[in-house]
Formats: sequence, structure tokens, C-alpha cells
Amino acid sequence: MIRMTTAGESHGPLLAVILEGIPAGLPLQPDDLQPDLIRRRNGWLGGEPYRGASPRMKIERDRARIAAGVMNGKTTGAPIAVLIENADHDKWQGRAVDAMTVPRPGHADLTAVLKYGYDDLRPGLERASARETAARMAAGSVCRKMLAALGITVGGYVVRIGSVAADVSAVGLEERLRRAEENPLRCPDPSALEKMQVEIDQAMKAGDTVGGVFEVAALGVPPGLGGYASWEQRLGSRLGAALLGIPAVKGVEIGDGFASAAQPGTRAQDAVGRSGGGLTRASNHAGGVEGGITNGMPVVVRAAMKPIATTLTPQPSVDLASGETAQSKYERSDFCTVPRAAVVGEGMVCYVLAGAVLEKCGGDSMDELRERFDRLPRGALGDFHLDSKPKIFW
Ligand code: EPS
Repeated sequence: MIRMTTAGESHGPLLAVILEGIPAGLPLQPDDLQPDLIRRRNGWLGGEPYRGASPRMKIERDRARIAAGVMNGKTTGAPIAVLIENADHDKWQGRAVDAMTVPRPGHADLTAVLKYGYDDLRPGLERASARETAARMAAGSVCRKMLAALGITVGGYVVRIGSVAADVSAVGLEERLRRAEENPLRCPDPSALEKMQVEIDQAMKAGDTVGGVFEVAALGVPPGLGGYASWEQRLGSRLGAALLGIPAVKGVEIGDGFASAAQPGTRAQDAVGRSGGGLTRASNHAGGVEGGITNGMPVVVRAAMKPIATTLTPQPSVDLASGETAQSKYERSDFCTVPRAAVVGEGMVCYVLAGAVLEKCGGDSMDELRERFDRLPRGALGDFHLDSKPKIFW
């Protein structure tokens, strides 16, 4: 239903994204994309990035230019193209650079040359770089705008940096999303915030990097998105793929995920109740997805990010040109990217949900989409058509 394709290298002239399938009539201008691009760059809109974000973030402006698919401030239904210039490119163009022949363990350096047969590591790292997520973010931001027009809100927050875990169990989802915007680490637990920054500072001092866990929640999602008729339709498989596509993300959970594996079945589910003319759910262990389909509860996903592979402290490797054992070399990088990845995670969830909404409702224009979306059943008792008559098994 929708499709995004990005192009561009980390230090090339620009990043580009083409997003197909967004209906006509969505108001859209470059300024709409700016907040998400700034949040991805700095972790928040409120000011400077956290300590431990790449110094590159002070260089890049990440100003989006909408090059296609929008006329007079509204989408036309044609593919949308967004361009983001790499400010750093000017510093690299025409410059003599040393050969890169020692792969960093954990990075795409080694697998890229194994796969493509390059004569240097640079072509691999240029494209594998998380710089590319700026382009994804622009597409995710367009999707967010479409979802917002339908009353769907998506936000991400950090629940772990290295050994420091936040406790958000007593904080409602809306409040978590609100608090995440108040600090560049995007942590909704004030008591963990300082400890998280110390964890990053210590990693920096030790010449190391630190990973963590972020969650993304979507509010206002109607029931009925996704499907179980084939594995690709399952919303869980789509969310999982989208989040695992973020560099350094190594694990994804939907709802209680791995923790639910340790629960008895009677405690792992979300009891169905009745209130007035509708159904209620006592909890949201399922993360809003049952049988691969949204159930009307908030969609909640969690992603684990490994510490990134570029470390100031050299790591054992092999020089692929000489065959000699060698130590990996440091390239300017982030010490921790979890808060920034949480924002990219929002963009990816927006992309998946926008696709699932369009698959369910269709519509070439926003008016058509909105009308169909507003007619979706929301789980009122009157929405069901069960008749209690005995049936003949086929
Ligand atoms: C990255 C390395 C760093 C990061 C970059 C991702 O780039 P550089 O080597 O130019 O400092 O800053 O992330 C971004 C530029 C960005 O906008 O997210 C890597 O190796 O993945």
C-alpha cells in the first residue's frame, strides 16, 4: 500500500527518500518534517543533544526539501520525494582519505566486503551508516502526519541505557510520551535520567559504547489492522521487521514479549470485560496485537539496541589487505544512540501503521480515507454479527 525507498551515503552529497502511496490532500510542507528530523538528531526538540551523541549532530542541519508529490502545500497522491543535504559532504569531497582495511567487529565493514567484493571498507560503511535513518525519518514523519489526521499518536521513549533501567510501570502511556519530550535521553523516569547520562559518560571515558532499550507506543489505533491470513500480514511481523531494520537493533518485543514466556497462560492474557455498550480489556500484555491484528488497545513495541560497534578502544581484528592481525581504528561516531534510535523507531512504527491503515481502508484522497476510517468498527457490542445458531461443519 505504501512503500519507502531511501538512497544516499553518510558523507555523500545528500540523502533522498521516495514515499509512494500517501493519499492526495494531506497538507504537507518541509516545516512539518523538521521537528522529527531535529528530534532524531538531538533526542528532543528542547535544545542540545545529550552528551554522547555524535559530534556530527552539531554539523548537520537536516533541513528537508520536498522535491516531488506535493503541490501548493498538499500531497497529490504521486510519490513524495524528500531530499536532505549532508552538510559534512563539503569537508569530504575531493579529500585524500586513508585506505580502510581493518573491519570493526560488529559493524557491516566485514560483511559488506564479503558480499560486494569492494577494494576498501568505505563503500560499505557509507551506506550501512545510521545516517540513512534521517531519510527514513522524513518518510516516517509524513506517515505520522497522515496518522495524526486520523487521531493516531505515536511516541517513543527510552527504558534502559546499559545497566540503568527506568521504572515506568506506574506511568501511563500518554504521560510517558509527554515526559520523553522533556529531556534529550527521552527517559520518562526522572529517577533514572541522571544515572543514564552517567552510564553514557562512563562509557565515553572508557573509550567504549553503550546500548539500551526503547519502547514505541501508538495510541488511538483502531481494531482490525494487520491480519493472520498469511504471515506477512501479521502486524507483529511487520513491526518486527521495521524495527529490526534500524541499525544496531538486535531484538524486538511486542507487548510483554519475552517476559510473557515466563507467565502461565491465565496470567499472560488480557481479560475481556464489558462496560456499557462496549468491550474492555483489563490489561495490555499483548501490546495491542492479537492474532496479528490490532485489538484497539495501544500498540506497544520494545527494541533492544546493542552498543554500537565503533569504539575508541581498539578491538581485535585482521587487516584484510595484508592478512595480519590488527586493531580496529576509531571513526567519529556516537557513544550511545538509543535516544535517537527511539525517534527513528517512532518513524518506522508510523510507516507500518500508515501502511496497515491504507490496506484496511484504501482511499485515494484524505477525505476518502477519513470517511472510511471513521466508519471502522471499534468493538461496540453492536459491531458484532454472531447469531448463536448451530452450524454445520464443512
Ligand atoms: C555513523 C557514524 C557517525 C554518525 C552517523 C552514523 O557519522 P560520522 O562518522 O560522520 O560522524 O554521526 O550518524 C549520522 C550522521 C546521523 O545523522 O545519524 C555510523 O557509522 O553509522
